[in-house]
Amino acid sequence: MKTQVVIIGAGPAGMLLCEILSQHGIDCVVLEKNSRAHVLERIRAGVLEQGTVDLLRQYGLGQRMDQEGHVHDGMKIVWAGRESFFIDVKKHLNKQFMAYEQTNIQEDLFLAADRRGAKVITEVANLQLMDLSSNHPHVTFTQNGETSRLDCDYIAGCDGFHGVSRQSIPSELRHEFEKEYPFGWLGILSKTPPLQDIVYANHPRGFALASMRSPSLSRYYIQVPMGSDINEWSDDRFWSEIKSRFPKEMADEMVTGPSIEKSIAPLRSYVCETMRHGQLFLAGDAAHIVPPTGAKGLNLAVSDVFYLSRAFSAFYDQGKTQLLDEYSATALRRVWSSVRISWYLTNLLHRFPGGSDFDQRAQEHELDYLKSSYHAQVALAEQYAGLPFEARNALNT
Ligand code: FAS
Ligand code: PHB
Repeated sequence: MKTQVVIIGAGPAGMLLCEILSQHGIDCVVLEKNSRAHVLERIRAGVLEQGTVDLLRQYGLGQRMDQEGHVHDGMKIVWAGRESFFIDVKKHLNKQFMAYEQTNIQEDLFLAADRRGAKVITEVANLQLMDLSSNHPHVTFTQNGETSRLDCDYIAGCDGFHGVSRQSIPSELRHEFEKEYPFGWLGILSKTPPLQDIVYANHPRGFALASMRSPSLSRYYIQVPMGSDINEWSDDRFWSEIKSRFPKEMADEMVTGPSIEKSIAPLRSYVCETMRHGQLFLAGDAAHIVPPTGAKGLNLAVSDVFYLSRAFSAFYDQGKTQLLDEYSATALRRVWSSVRISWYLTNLLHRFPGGSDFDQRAQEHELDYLKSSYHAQVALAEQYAGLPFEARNALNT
């Protein structure tokens, strides 16, 4: 078999890249190790930057999002029982962001692929990337016990943090940056009406977050120690704990109910510099991971896909390779911006085990400064809403 671009991974990065390339007339095949059902049952991100919303609309993927998504003008921060303050993204930047869950985006992307008759091959195994530094790379994989080979011009590694693509780059060529946080997030989904706003809470008992998926579906998180056992967290224990971390008037507003999903995710920051090796280009979690505090993971996958699809289009439409050559550096500028703000918010809002009294005071005065400074709030709003994608002319192309 032969195609122009092989896409590894049918997560949001892979499926969005497939849709955009297909709309540009570029032939691609998606190879996914799990079943479609497995991909669709994963509960993950929920907040979309303006740039993500605009790109989905641009490619005709925004109808259901615009019907079911929840537009927000900003988010609240509250700490140590004091009154909350609102980071007003709309007032400061005339931008908004959308609460619309990743699972829905995956469904929308798969439906778009079905309508297009896109080639999405699931439940593949033993996938290997070959001849990456030649002009004729290819992949081999097995499916239903049969081994296949797929020749291509380029490979897009969209296979997430535990995928095979990044590992196919020789370790001496990968400059990796990593930071593990000494806690995780216990998240639940419940069929209960959410609070009106997205609220981040810093409390002596630990971080907490109130978010939503729809007017009848709430998403809540609490910081839990590294290595916590989900089986020790009954719904009652969760609701009692999260209520204790919000001011009483907010806690009293929280409608509790049975969890329909409950899981603990570790928190880490990770960046792989380079996002290209020969004819292989990494996009999304395959190249970087952020703690969910800044709601950046999914949005970074989208910005990588924006840059990579633009670069492939310039090559196939005009024979120009400059955007492909610039891809890694261009994508990494936005990656590091999101990695830094996610790291900043994680340090600002969480209680670090073993943190000193000095650390605690410094954190509280950072929160006081943020609460009182218009300029500090504009700076946070600008990064939370998502920096603009770099225009082509910024790259003199
Ligand atoms: P994904 O990991 O989503 O997709 C990669 C795909 O590649 C998967 O379908 C996988 O099965 C496939 N794959 C892997 N290895 C393969 C192989 N060898 N061959 C073929 N296919 C292979 N982000 C936020 O912004 N907010 C959040 O609240 C948030 N919560 C999260 C909670 C959890 C538990 C996790 C794990 C992530 C969370 N994220 C969150 C981040 C998340 O949304 C990612 O940023 C997003 O899924 C990235 O999309 P992809 O890069 O497509 O990677
Ligand atoms: C979510 O709704 O899942 C969510 C919201 C904000 C975050 C992280 C996750 O920072």
